[in-house]
Amino acid sequence: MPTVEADPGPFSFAPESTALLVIDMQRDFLLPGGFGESLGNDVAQLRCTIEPLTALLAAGRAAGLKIIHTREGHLPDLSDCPPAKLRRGPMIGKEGRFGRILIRGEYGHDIIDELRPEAGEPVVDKPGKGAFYATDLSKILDNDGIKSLIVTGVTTEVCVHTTVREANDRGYECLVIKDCVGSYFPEFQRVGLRMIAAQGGIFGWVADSPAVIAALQE
Ligand code: TIU
Repeated sequence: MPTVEADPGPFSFAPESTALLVIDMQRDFLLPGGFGESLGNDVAQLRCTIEPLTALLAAGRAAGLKIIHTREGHLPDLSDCPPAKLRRGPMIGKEGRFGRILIRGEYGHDIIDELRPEAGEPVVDKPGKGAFYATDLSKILDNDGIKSLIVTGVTTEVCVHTTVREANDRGYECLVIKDCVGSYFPEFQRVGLRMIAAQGGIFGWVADSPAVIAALQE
């Protein structure tokens, strides 16, 4: 069984029951001039994940891992956006440089070109931060007998954390890839990763992508 050197200890996984989850690598969050940058964030903090994630995706595909992508966003009429979310994110649905912000079907809502999903890879649209809430993710994982998740994407302390915490409660073993998850805030990146692996792996494990790629190629 492939085993990865990880924090707080080795992470072993069976490729046939492991999915590579790519969370919200959307233009709205990652493109210069997009929504994320318009909030005053430094998108370079997220863009550094693109290269390692491209390599990890290629290795995951070659090893036959199930690949699942997610996108955060809402219906054009915003009927699935809680008013409480809209009050603190009034730019949601407004016209931005890449179309209406975080609205399904808009250019900015879609996944960046470098990480475009391949045919047959599920793309899970989610209205919340977590990938389980109001989505079919649990059914998709169950149908394929998935037990372990290799988790990547943005942002570390928001959508990645919310997803990993719930996945942990649902019984999945989660390996978070530190160079393939990104936060606009370096402090949150550092602490967010520490929180995953603390207390003997309270939410899961943390490793870097070269270690996972090496294990997949064994
Ligand atoms: N995908 C995700 O993390 N959504 C966010 O809104 N993240 C922020 O860090 N704002």
